Amino acid sequence: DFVENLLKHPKFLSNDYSTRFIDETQELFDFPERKDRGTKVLTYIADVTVNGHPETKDRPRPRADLKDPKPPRLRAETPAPGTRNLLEEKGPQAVADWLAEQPQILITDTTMRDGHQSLLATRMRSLDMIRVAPAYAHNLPQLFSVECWGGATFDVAYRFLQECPWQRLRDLRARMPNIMTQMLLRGANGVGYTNYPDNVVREFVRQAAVSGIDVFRVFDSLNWVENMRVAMDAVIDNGKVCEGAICYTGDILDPDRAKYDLKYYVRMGKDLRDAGAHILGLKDMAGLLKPAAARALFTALREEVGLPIHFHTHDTAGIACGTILAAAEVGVDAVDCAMDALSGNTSQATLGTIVEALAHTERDTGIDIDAVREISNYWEAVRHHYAAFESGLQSPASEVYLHEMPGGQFTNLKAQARSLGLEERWHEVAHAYAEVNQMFGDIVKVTPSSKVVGDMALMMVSQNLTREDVENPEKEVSFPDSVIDMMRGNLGQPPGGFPEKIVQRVLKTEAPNTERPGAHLPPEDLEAKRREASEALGGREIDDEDLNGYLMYPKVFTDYARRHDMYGPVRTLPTHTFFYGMQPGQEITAEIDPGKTLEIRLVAVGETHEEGDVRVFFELNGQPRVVRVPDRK
Ligand code: BTN
Ligand code: 3PY
Ligand code: ZN
Repeated sequence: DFVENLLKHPKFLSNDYSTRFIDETQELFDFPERKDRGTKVLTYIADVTVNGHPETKDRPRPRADLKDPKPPRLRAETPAPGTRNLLEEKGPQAVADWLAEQPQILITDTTMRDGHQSLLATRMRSLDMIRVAPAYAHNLPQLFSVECWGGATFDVAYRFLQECPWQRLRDLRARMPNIMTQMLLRGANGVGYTNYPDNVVREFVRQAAVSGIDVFRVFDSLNWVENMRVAMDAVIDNGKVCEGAICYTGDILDPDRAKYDLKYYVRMGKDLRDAGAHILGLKDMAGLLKPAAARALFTALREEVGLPIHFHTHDTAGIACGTILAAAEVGVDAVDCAMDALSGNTSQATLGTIVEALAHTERDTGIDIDAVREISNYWEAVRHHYAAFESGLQSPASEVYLHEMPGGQFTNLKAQARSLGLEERWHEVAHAYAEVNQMFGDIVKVTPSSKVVGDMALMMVSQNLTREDVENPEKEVSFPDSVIDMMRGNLGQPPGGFPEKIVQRVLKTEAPNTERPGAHLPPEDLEAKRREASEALGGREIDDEDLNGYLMYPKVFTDYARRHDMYGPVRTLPTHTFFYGMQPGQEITAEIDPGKTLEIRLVAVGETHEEGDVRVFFELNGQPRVVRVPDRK
């Protein structure tokens, strides 16, 4: 390290140094400590043991006597061929044709993506998923797909879980060779909250396909098909299944919500078909579609669009199973469910219940209900470890028909409201959310447009502003940045555009851009970005997966990479250790490479030193180790 620093020093390079240069140049001795991975992981455990984990501070704790969740036994020697085999052998169109021809209803399991995104603030760690993945492959080969990536999981993995999302994908892919993996892609917003240049979107899709995604559910947060084409084309070009999704809002049976009527959805379905979708997704992110409306909608879509249909909904109002059964009656081809233990409320419908409800009917899923129960029991044990991230939601609520918040946003916005001291005023927030929606012209609310509406609603409630106040030209209102950004056109256009009145109020004299944002964003120089990321991280090599992480989230990625240098592969720690550290006398194992296991025993935690450091005593594979961490309490 010293020689490295010396050879890089500008004075050394320019020959501008004397014999005392080394003694006088302190920064030559500032090198990052090179620690082995074992020591790094011990440093992490010591830090969390002494200081706690910032994410679980002041949150409910899991029971102290929890066991490590045990995955169910494998019911077959090898995984039976499934949808993935069909995709590999015959391509995406064959998958779509097969889906359309099957009499049974097919099921996507969303537990590893939307399930925990909607119930546990997306905080589920890879290890808990990877352990059960072989049981999916062996015991549930009839699944249409496993949704396990995309949406909010991407940035939460880097940001809060200190994990690489790409590695999660590769690990799951390898353990489920026979079932298609599925991701949620926010069209031009990738897995972020704003439109990216076209070449960034294309590059992201290419990498996701290479790292293991088979089905891409592509949507746009304002239902603007123009803004979905780049992502959809990229999926098709990479030979994967393109599910073009309509986001459902309003109520097709309510004449007062005529903006989003049956004709609107049929038109959009045809546009997605013409844009090349293999499958039509109906993404009911808030759980607003009611059974009678589902019958009318799916009948019309089937007749007029002709693509196989994949239905996604949420159980926020408690009616998701009913709507799925109605959809099954009129021939929907595939539906999303979450394993029982992570279903219901803001999550998906209950998988085992749908399997049971359709057993011995024309749409019998053919799924082994015993296998479902065993896997659900595993998830139940996993869920206990995430008590800190439970929302406290006690029951379903029909209030969702008023506010129309997506299931993935509901608990998040509630937590945001709590942090602003508005928890007691939650129903006002819900009401303001509905008012903002009308003020913005009745738009689709799904990430990122839902975040904009949420920001505005929180701002109004915290400042005691009504819709009249906001619309009153006499009154000074400072709008949230996300609202300004959306009115500028940076998320694209809703049907019919944003109402002129609100655009003017927000932008004043500035003119909005009503064209596709990607048409104006210059392409990113990918190799320059790779160098930039590498330089930010002291010359570290940036592979294609890292580059795509950096392109989506530059700061989140570099922060993750720096912590990785310090703490090593903490994704291999048991979940309880990751969030709560260890007790003296406790022993755990962590498999840091296939076959390379660390046995870690916490011996004792020392007193805090004068300099504010604590020494923590371990045994690592039987050898004593001491690490020092700052006492930040
Ligand atoms: C995060 O910042 O939320 C995730 C990274 C982990 C940070 C570690 S957790 C132990 C130690 N205590 C802190 O406050 N930060 C580090
Ligand atoms: C996401 O974009 O993360 C969603 O779940 C939208 O429903
Ligand atoms: Zn969803």
